[in-house]
Amino acid sequence: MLIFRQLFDSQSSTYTYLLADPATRDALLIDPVLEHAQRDAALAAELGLRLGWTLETHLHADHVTGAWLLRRRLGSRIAVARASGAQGADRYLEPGERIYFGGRHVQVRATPGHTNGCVSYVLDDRSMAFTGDALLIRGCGRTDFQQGSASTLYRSVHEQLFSLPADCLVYPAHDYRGLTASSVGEERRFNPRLGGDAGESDFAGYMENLGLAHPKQMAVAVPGNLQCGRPQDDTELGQEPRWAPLTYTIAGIWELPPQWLEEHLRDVQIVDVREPDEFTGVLGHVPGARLIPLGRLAEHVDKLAKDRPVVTVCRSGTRSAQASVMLRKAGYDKVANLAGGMLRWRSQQYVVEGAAD
Ligand SMILES: N[C@@H](CCC(=O)N[C@@H](CS)C(=O)NCC(=O)O)C(=O)O
Ligand SMILES: [Fe+2]
Repeated sequence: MLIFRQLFDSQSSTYTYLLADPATRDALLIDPVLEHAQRDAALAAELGLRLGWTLETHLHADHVTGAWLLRRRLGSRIAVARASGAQGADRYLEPGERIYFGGRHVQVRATPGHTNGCVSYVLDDRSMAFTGDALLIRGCGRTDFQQGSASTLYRSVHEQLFSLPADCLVYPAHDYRGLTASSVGEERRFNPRLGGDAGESDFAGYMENLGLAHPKQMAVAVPGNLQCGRPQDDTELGQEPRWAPLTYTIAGIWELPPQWLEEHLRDVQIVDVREPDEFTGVLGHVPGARLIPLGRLAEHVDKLAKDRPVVTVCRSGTRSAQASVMLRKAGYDKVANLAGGMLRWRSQQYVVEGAAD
């Protein structure tokens, strides 16, 4: 058994993979992207997983890794290939090493050629291979920078990847055409650069004439990744809101626990977005709450104070989640949704005002 998720960054068309052992809840993440560290952390939390490791398939030239930020947030450890040249990792991988997550593991294979430090990770039962940019779906990584070499890549793919079982699934680091996975058998047959009868010199000729522009983010990505994604200035990056113990959900909402709100009723503006009859109905409302039904929030959006945090409330936390998104878009940066709404507030027996008997 395996928990498996494929995540996507649309800026750089990068795939990030989450693998976890369902029995122990230990997880690892392959090729996380900096801008999605919050998404990835929220997914791990919602699935009840402990992120043990982040792994890199290579020193990326098109995006900065989320490894450093995830280590700071979740305490995950950073593993990179020793040959990548990156610094600041917790573990420097050599070919053949295994990285365990619970009772399962992936094993490192050296697959240089796109860069000289590229590795692939093969799942313990050889049912999946995470090939980075060595082998893409019907393609492969370019070989025109970062010590790339077409002859090295040809040998890597043939010796280390095409030798895997035909039904082993191939999960690359990128796809630019909307494909998500392939298999070793499929790539052996259909890869236009490396498959079929293509020989090493055919491949080299193909690669010399790719004519790709350099990645747009290259000047930022390479130095960032040499430090495993540690920014120049640690303080400014990915700051979590500090005004309350907020939880970020993968749906993109910042949530606030009822207990904190009860202790800070006077420090925040509470906006209840239910209808008037609900505001004074059986559930009542949080003391001091101001009623602005969701359908009228847009017209009242500039009537709140910008300097005090806003907490949105409704019956179950659904409409108020939407309200919190609207308020953030309108320029309020300290906004949170009351988790579970009035239903949870009442079930935990916090004080209410204006409840009908
Ligand atoms: N246009 C992309 C660059 C894409 C690119 O060069 N990708 C590299 C992987 S880091 C590659 O090897 N691409 C091979 C291909 O597109 O065939 C960007 O600006 O990020
Ligand atoms: Fe790459």
